[in-house]
Amino acid sequence: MSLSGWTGSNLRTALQRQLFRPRRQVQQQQKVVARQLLCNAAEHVIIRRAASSSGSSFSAAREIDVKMTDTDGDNVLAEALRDQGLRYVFGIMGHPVIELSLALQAAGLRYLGFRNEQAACYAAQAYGYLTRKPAAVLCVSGPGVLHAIGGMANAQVNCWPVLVLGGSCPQDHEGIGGFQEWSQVEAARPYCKYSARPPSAALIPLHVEKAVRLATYGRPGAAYLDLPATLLKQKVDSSRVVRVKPVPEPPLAYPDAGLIEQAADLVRNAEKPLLIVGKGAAYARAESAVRELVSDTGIPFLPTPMGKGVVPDTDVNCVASARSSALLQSDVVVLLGARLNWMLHFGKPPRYRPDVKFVQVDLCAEELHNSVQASVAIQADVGPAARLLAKALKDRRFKLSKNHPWWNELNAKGNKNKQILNEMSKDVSEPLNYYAVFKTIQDFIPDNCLICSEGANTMDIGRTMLLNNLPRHRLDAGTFGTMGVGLGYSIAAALYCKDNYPEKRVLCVEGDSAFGFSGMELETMFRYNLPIILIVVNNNGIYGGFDIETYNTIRSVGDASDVTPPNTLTPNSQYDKMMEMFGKRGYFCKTIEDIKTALKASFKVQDGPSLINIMINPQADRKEQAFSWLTESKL
Ligand SMILES: Cc1ncc(C[n+]2csc(CCOP(=O)(O)OP(=O)(O)O)c2C)c(N)n1
Ligand SMILES: [Mg+2]
Repeated sequence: MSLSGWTGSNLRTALQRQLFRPRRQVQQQQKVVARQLLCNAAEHVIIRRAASSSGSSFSAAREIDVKMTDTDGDNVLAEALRDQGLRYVFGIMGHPVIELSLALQAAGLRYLGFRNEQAACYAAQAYGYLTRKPAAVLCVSGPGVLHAIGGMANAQVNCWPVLVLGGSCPQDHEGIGGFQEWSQVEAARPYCKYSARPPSAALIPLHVEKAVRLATYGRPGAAYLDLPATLLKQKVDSSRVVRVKPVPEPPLAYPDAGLIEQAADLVRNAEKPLLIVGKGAAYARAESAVRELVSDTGIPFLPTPMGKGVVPDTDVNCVASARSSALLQSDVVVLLGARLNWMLHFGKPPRYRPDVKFVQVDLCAEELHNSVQASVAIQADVGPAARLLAKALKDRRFKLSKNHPWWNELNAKGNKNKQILNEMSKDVSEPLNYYAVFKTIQDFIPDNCLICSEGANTMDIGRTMLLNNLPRHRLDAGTFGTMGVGLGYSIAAALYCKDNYPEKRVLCVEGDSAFGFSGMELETMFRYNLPIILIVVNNNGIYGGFDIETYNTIRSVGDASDVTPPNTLTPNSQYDKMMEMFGKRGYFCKTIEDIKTALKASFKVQDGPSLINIMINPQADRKEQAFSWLTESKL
């Protein structure tokens, strides 16, 4: 017996049975089987009635029992996922979820095999963020689930819905050292909103419904379902499988009208009001309400990294180029689906005035008053809250004129910063700096691109230089600051575009270190023909490295592990050569012209990924900042 419990030949037979047929044929076959099962069920009822009226023997009753089990856990689960409206499953198959992976496809779900469960889980939650419907992650027992937990934690911190399905060892192997045995329900629990093992195959749909509901209702997050081999293989009569309706859309939470009035009074009397638009507003699809609030009131706004695009970065009221000043000077800050965590420097000095007042709008009551007490704390969806606040301010005839001293101050600062960036991006001397590279990319790409990005400097500078004018068009390391998310996010984004906006392209901008965390998902992109444009901004290290001569000199003095600086990666690595594994060519760029040529060629490719490796100065840095990116702890 092989490790997987499958011999080569029975796996081949199963695959032949399930896979080498077009989807329609598979579905037709399913219908035939379903019809057959219905007939069988009717036949069973007749036999059972006959048996009970004639006082049938034990063996006849057993015969009836065997006939009464026309489906199993694998198929019940696959159909329950489909019936709850799930479309995609990402994962890695293996024991005990091999047949499940086949059943998923047979039920009409789309299954994408990844190279690591963590990346699959990142992809699934990005799909959840983009569509408000979770995708599922399929993992084998033990290490498979453990890998996905990294993704679950990320989803919880980002508040994105995802459903993780973990195979687990047969229940009769539990406690005696089963293959990949692990206490998965308990292990998953701290990283999700719902962690459960359905008690029987017939009850699986109930737990799928609950998992989907908990992942998407209230503050979204992860849900975990544990699936022992014995449960997946359990035979059950389909008439006994619990019937559950699809989860309705989450309810919209309206704000308390009195609190909106209080917020409007506070804003009207402010000297320097500021709106901060977070990814909660993006998830809530609140763009039209927030855009209206901004344009009706003329209040300056700042987006958080993934709040970018809810209101266009190019909007006249965007003060991203004067971010530090806006935060430091504002006397009333309105938070729209943005949390006062490290990203917003906890709402405290030295990044804010000591007397700043906050109006907080958040779907999650537990988030209210976090870090500092809000003057007005509103538990609501961002859409209705923004709409009602705009109306309350209109009733008060509030409109901040562009000649207001607050605007003059912000414009002066913003223009100065824009000028500095402009100067830096004009410096195209080689090796290139970040700003010159990003200016070239920004000038080239269509403005409906969905941008995924990770790294440190690459992500931070890219966020400033690459503009988003549409909501949910930026996916990055997020609140958890996770490296390794980029390729998974891009795959989800590419599927989302393929299904809904085939004209849109996905750009995945990676630091060279960030790329390394999940670089092998390039093969996944090839396998599913996803036309993602991958850009690696290569500075030979984490935050930066060394040129080849300095690197060699440093390493010549001792053993590599004694002397190699921890931030360094091998200089001039040709990540672009990975394309050759798939018979394609990548681009190794050192000049602006190289980048332009590579971008032009890559945007023409429609049936698979492209990879552009851009060498920059390993010592290139960010524009000097008034504050370090992470506000120092005062404890
Ligand atoms: C999972 C994980 N491991 C490690 C880190 C620490 N970390 C932060 S940024 C970063 C990589 C930065 O280097 P790179 O991606 O090359 O971008 P650069 O700053 O060089 O442009 C690392 C390893 C992290 N945030 N997440
Ligand atoms: Mg780097």
